[in-house]
Amino acid sequence: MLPVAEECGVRLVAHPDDPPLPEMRGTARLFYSHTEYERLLALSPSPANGFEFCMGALQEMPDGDLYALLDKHSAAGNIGYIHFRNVVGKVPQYREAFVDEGDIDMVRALRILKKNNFDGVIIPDHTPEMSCAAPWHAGKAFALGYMRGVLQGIEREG
Ligand SMILES: [Mn+2]
Repeated sequence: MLPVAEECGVRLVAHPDDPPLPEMRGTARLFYSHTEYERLLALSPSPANGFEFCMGALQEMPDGDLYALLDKHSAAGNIGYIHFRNVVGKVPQYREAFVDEGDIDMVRALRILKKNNFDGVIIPDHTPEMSCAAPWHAGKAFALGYMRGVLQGIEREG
């Protein structure tokens, strides 16, 4: 598909496996570790080949360092867009978390993206649901507001 995507000016970006397990329901999977995920770009280098960088799924993986991976690939222009999500723990013992309570220092991650002049999209991913009439929307709204607040704070630092 890559040659066609290149010809059309389209970029294909892959989400890592979530949950990041080498096999699930009898089916082998591709991107369950940082090492395997990076192989995607190494095997087929192309401007049309990139990452849909899911911070939560990548943090759940047992290997690697999320900040180093984010720094390397945002600097190299390999990331199309980012799923801004937080978790506590790693496979097989982890849980999804609100953006401000997980293991990832989200402010540090956003500082890395600013340093590298990342100009792709950052969007909230799934979040824990709140106890209210619109639990899914409330979780998303909280993540969006948090993102905007941190970005504005970082921008004002100059
Ligand atoms: Mn995701």
